[in-house]
Amino acid sequence: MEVLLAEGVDTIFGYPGGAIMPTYDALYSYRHRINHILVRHEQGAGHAAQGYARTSGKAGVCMVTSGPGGTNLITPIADAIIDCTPMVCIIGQVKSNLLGTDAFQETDMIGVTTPVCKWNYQITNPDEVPEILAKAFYIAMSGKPGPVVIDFTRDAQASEMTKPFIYQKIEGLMSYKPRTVPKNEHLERAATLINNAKKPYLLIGHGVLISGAMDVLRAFVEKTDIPCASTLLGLSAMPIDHPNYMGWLGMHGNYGTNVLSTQADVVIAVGMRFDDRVTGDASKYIQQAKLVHIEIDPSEIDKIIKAHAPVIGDAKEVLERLLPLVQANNHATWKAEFNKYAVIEDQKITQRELMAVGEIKMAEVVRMLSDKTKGEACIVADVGQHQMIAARYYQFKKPHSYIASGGLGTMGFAIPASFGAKMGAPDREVVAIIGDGCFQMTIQELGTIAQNKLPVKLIILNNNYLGMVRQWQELFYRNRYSSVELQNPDFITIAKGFGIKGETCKVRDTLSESLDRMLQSKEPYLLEVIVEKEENVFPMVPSGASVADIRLE
Ligand SMILES: Cc1ncc(C[n+]2csc(CCOP(=O)(O)OP(=O)(O)O)c2C)c(N)n1
Repeated sequence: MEVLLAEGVDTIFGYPGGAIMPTYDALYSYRHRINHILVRHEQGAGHAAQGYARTSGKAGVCMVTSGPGGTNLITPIADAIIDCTPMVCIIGQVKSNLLGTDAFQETDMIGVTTPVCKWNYQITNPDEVPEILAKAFYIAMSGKPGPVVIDFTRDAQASEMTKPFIYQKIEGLMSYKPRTVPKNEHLERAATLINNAKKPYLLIGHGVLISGAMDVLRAFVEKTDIPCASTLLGLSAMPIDHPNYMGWLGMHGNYGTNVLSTQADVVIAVGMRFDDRVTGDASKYIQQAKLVHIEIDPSEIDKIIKAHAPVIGDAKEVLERLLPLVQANNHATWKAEFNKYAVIEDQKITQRELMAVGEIKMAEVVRMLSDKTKGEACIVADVGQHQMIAARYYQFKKPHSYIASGGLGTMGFAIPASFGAKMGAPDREVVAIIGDGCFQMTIQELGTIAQNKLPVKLIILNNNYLGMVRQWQELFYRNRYSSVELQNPDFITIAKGFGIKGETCKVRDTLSESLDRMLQSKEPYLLEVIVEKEENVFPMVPSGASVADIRLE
């Protein structure tokens, strides 16, 4: 508990049980200084910690018991490693004399978590606690952030330290030295490529948000006049109405941002890893271009796309040093190319989706929400069609405003991540956009929201289908709808049972009032909107195709 306080932790998410009871007993004495949020399932603790980390910039902390408590946390740990979210997971373990005996609730958490966490360690001696936890926070937060796991035997929790308690924050380790400051020769090579480019194109990744490089990125883009686009998790790093911001990339990203990647002569990728949802067929992705790859993790360099000018370092540090080396420029003609595609996309897709005829479309719900919140809310999306529609139609004005499971695509992320995000940024309006399938994956966390009176707003876009899977079955499996239709419960009655108010909107005429009631509520609120059942999300790059083959319908 003293370590948590020394690390500035004021909130933890967790669920008690036998092997972590000594630590929960210690927590009782600290309950006025450390706010413990009792979730309803350990997966909820992990996603809540992720949401908290993503809005607060601090490590999310969770604490659970051994065996099933730990294994229930695996999905968020795997989610956090791939989305670079700092988390410290304290997991109880059986007594050390029982290790390896198949003791009650014994699972080899070191074995199970090793492939999905940044670092793990089993504490069997209480004297190790200060140093190991200091390492845990340092490793979680430094370099490319990620989840760490502390497997804490019950005897180590329950016995006295033999040494005096001294806590020192760790600022560096012999065995792990992330490079944050770039090499000068890397910067110079990058600047030469950028200064000679005719059609430069900048790709904004999650790393920009993680390193807090938004202001310097904007200055860089404005000085060089380079058009830019973001990955899904890079969304909101640039305000959507910035003249150099062209949209987002990848499978359901924008038209021009995908197609014109095939024409750029120099691509500057900042804090991103060329995920296959961005590249489509990677063997055809930006092959004509020279790549400047700015990345804190050297193992990302040349992993998917060969870099001509790799720059290893923290995105903010790199851009600050690169800014004076690049020349002011004017790329008006090149930028105008993007606008041509934007006009086509607007005519073929956006206008149709916002036309307000027939059944309510997901797009119009998101756009109306965007208008009513002036693009300033923090949107937490779950996984599926609604996630893509939220990314497409919310007009982000502020950073850290699109919190979603990007790499793992974990259904059930949004309810717990939304209250974690709210706790990490209590002054922000946090609105979760959730599919009817996803909602039922972590529905029990409504109890956590109600018990803690966390004023998050939840919108279910209910199409009675596992919509994204249905879309693929329609398009690629000749309409053979295999196990995608849901018989849904009465969500509003369920919410009421948890003590959460809500309403269902079935017709367009009442949508605006429903959204107003939800936004005006000082309490948590659930708005279910019945949307068109068989809506498809476009544009779409079919899986495995080149981004140039993006389809508009
Ligand atoms: C845990 C998990 N299981 C399965 C999937 C595969 N999957 C991706 S999207 C999706 C459908 C989501 O349905 P819903 O929540 O109703 O959202 P919609 O696509 O209809 O907007 C499924 C099953 C997944 N991403 N995560």
